[in-house]
Amino acid sequence: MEREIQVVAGDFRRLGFEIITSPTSREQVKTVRRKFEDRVLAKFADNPVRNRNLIKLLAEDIEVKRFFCAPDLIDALKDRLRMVDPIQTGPIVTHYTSSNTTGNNYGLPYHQDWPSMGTSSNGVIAWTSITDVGKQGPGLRIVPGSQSLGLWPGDQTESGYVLHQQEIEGFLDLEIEAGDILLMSPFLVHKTRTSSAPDWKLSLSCRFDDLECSEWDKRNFVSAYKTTVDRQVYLSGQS
Ligand SMILES: O=C(O)CCC(=O)C(=O)O
Repeated sequence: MEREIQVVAGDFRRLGFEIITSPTSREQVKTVRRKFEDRVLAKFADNPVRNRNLIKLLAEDIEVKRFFCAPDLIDALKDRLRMVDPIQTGPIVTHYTSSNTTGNNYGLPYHQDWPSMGTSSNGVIAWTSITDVGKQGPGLRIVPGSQSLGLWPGDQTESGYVLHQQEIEGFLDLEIEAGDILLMSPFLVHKTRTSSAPDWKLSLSCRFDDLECSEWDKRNFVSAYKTTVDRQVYLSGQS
């Protein structure tokens, strides 16, 4: 059967990233965006905490889960990136970037994902956005080829492994159509590009690891991700 996946930009082995697309992935994300606008945005109130809680719930949406389980995506991980048995590690993560009070102009500085994963040595991050991302407005900035230097000097912080160097030449502001998928090496240096423009961006990402990675096997399949339950949240009456 002919594969629908096409490579739009990048070269995973050489540059540490590749952008792939398929008509199915764009259609799926249109559905997700409609849901976000009709069901999630409609519930927004003048309360950034409530709004952020709602945004986080989009990651649990069945259509979002389907997106990251799509056969085309899994085939691309196997055929293009030579993962033998891709499994999802960690939750689907949302990043909402906007200059309003909910987004609060928050964005991740230059960081690498590897220290926050610590899993198989051929792991991959699959990232998409429900809005088109361009060179203006909120977006994603990457440093192509930065993965080849391994781990850059940095500090592990609450929001990730943040690099000491925050001014880096040779960056690329990605242009990605909603639903296209960026496949990133966990060592690729990247950051959120914030903007004071009124536009917003909502990205979704999912980590994949390879159950057949022998190096991970030797490390007994450790993972930085844990399942935790906040047993106080209801009893403490938080709202
Ligand atoms: O989407 C974004 O703004 C940042 C995403 C990111 O840095 C990550 O998932 O590691």
